[in-house]
Amino acid sequence: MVFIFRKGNDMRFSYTFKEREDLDIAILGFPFDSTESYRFGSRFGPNAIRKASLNLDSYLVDLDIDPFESLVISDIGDVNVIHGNVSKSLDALEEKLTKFIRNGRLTCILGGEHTVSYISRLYDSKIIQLDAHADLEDRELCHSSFMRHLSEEVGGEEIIQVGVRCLDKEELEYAKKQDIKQIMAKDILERGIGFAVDSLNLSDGEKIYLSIDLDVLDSSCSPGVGNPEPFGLTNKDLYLLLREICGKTKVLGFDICELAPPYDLSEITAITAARIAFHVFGWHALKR
Ligand SMILES: [Mn+2]
Repeated sequence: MVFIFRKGNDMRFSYTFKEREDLDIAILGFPFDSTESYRFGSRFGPNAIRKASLNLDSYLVDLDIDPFESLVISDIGDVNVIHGNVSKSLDALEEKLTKFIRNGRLTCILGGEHTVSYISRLYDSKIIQLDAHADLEDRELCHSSFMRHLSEEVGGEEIIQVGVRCLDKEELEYAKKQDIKQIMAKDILERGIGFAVDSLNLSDGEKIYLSIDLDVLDSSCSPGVGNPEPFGLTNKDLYLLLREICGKTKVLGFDICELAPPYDLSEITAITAARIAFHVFGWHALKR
């Protein structure tokens, strides 16, 4: 099956793609969902996002740019994951990713479950996680614990979590102890997204890895995820957050994860996911 993030009929994002030396953005799918705690199906996420991308205009009117015209954006295809084996699957991803990171390409990973963001440790950057969940559980590496493992490796002060509304008390205490900045959904609901934008306190040009769990959005905006949660961010909130993060910092890599197409009525979540990717690409194109 050939999928494309298209520009007209140009199939520039396809499995048949030959890796070009001059590519600007590399897209990889990570179709892995073995450690999901509630609803499985995110292994079908990458292809659902690719499919949704086919019907989106790639000219971004707010940025006045078409990233597909000014950049070489290429879909490298899916990583050969081994279902049931987290570490081997992440190793396979790392093997594919390394050269793009080394060459300074923007990498975009389509999940798959959120455990994929464990690879953010490979980037020399701060990590911003947009998520309803803190993913700081004290257990083996899985989609609800990977941030704890990451924090032990890179240090909590390198991590900012935005939109958090589901965690237990132990995770909350752990975050405080590790100095992980958490911008809670309840504060965004009360004070508006401007509060989150200000609290991020980003510096111009600082390097960022951006991890986007689609459940950061309110379940009404993103029904097709593994663990949907109400009382979350709106699409507008997410737009403004992306504008702040991508406009101000240098995003080195990002992922969009936890899309579970079997639960995604009207493809609402998949279309949002593809649109998010287009926007990050657009900001990347603008800043080149
Ligand atoms: Mn989550």
